[in-house]
Amino acid sequence: MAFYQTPPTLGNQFDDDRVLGAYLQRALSPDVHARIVPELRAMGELSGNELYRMQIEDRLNDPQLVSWDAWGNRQDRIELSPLWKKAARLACEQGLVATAYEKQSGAASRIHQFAMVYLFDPSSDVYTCPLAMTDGAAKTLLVHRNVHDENDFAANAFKRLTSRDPERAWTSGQWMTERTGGSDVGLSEAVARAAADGRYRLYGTKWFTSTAHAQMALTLGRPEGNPAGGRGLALFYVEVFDANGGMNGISLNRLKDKLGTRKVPTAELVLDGTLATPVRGTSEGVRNITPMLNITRTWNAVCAAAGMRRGVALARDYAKRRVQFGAALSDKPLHVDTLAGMQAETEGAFHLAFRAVELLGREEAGVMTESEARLLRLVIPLAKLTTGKQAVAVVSEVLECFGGAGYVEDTGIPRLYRDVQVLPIWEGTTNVLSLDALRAIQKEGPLEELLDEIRGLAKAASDEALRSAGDQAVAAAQHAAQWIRDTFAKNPLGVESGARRFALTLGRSLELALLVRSAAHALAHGGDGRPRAAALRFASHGVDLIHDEDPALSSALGNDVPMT
Ligand code: MFK
Repeated sequence: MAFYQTPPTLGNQFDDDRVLGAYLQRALSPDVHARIVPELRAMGELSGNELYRMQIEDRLNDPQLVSWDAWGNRQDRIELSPLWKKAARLACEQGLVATAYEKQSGAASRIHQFAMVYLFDPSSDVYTCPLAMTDGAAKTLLVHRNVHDENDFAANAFKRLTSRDPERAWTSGQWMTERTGGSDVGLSEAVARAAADGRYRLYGTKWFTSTAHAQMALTLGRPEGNPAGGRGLALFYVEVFDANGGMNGISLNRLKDKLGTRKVPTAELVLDGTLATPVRGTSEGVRNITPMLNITRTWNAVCAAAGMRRGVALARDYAKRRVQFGAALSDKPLHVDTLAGMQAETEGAFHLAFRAVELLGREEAGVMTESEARLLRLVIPLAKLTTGKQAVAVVSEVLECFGGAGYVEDTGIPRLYRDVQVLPIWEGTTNVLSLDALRAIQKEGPLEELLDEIRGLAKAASDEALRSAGDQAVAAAQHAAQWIRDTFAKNPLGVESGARRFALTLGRSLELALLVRSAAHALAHGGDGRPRAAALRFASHGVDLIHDEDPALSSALGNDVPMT
């Protein structure tokens, strides 16, 4: 009989996730844990079975832009893929955004929410993109407006963004990127002209608007007469549809033909007299939209960890099924060693992402200390930039674990790879986030808090090997701190050129310290040695990327120009 390889399968993605399970046991009080586990288990079941199957079947269904009807009327309607329609309903009913605002789990509400997100994301074809922006918009309105006052224009939007009723719920877009301003948002050209009753009309092009089907958006425009740069922009609230269901001066030119996130309808939009309401004043738009950025960047980190976890789960299952050179791959020491390296990186990313989540939850519950607030400001960019790079590296290995099959579209593995490739790009590239980490350190000074955090975590080490891993984390973070102090003093240009290596060193040091703490905890509570193995393996990958590099050498090499 001819041979046919059995494909990988997934089980319940909550029950099968040792790292998530142990983390929740440690991080949650027993009553919160008992209350939310049934929900998580149900989501794990959907994610590993029905949604995963649908995702494979839905592979070729990209969203469609319907520009015109048969009679020549402009439509600008987006038809979503079947999985996205299901995901939208499910996400709303399961409260993937609402949970954070209902706060039933107190300071642990963000952990509760993001545990659900982490399970849902890899089977949702990146429906987490609109959810992240919806969460970011709700948070931004909550920060800047009185959303509980029915007379405030934001009250209705906030209710809908955080609703569990699919008939009432809205999602939000985040229209920031223009042809001029990708990372440098201050270059935005959209003009805001004062209209009646304090509102404005927006004119311009938004060039890369994920989730163009949303009912509302937060966007930036420059009120006429304002100066250039980010300070001259204002943050606006826009409803996409007018009172008659027509478009609010918005037309969709086309959807982007992207490498990945193909189910996300990302459009080029033209705003031509779009009625918009200032969210807070008529300037400082970049500063005012940062609550949104900090939420979406946290989603990014959690989804990076989730994508890695999905890839490793598939690769590990496949290793049991695939026989080569006389044995299953799972019995081949070299293959198993490769899987171990991927698992260690995945665990590090998980703990860093959820450290950001914990801090965010404490901030929102009003129980955060000042020093934790400074730490949070730094941990968010570190988590976003570190986990984004890890996700691409790990999922690239996942492809290779499948050999040629991993390179074939209908296995579903290339989709996973393409989808994680966006994580270091959107919501700020690795370099932009590295500069954001520098900005946070210069402005708010959270470096000491980070060093204290890493030292405190490393102290939990309970045997010699773990102590050595903890010492490695502390030494790398201290080296990075010393490097930045010295370099600021002698060569500010060198700070910028070393910013990525500096930020990744801090991110990886924190991951290692978190792994050491979780390993020690596991050994003390039941004796599971796998977290210890993860910490030691992660340590062997290295965390200190700082070396004293003369910026002139980088410039000669990077630009390939002759040196004298
Ligand atoms: C699965 C997960 C899904 C996630 C959804 C993804 C959907 C995709 C949608 C997108 O990708 S939308 C596009 C996202 N674009 C970006 O993230 C832009 C990247 N660029 C930056 O982040 C730049 O650093 C930034 C535009 C913020 C810099 O702009 P400027 O004009 O040079 O501003 P400046 O002067 O650095 O900062 C202005 C103020 O904001 C300063 O405060 P002050 O006015 O008080 O001095 C900054 O300190 C403050 N600020 C900047 N970033 C901050 C922040 N405050 C808190 N947190 C931050 N992150």
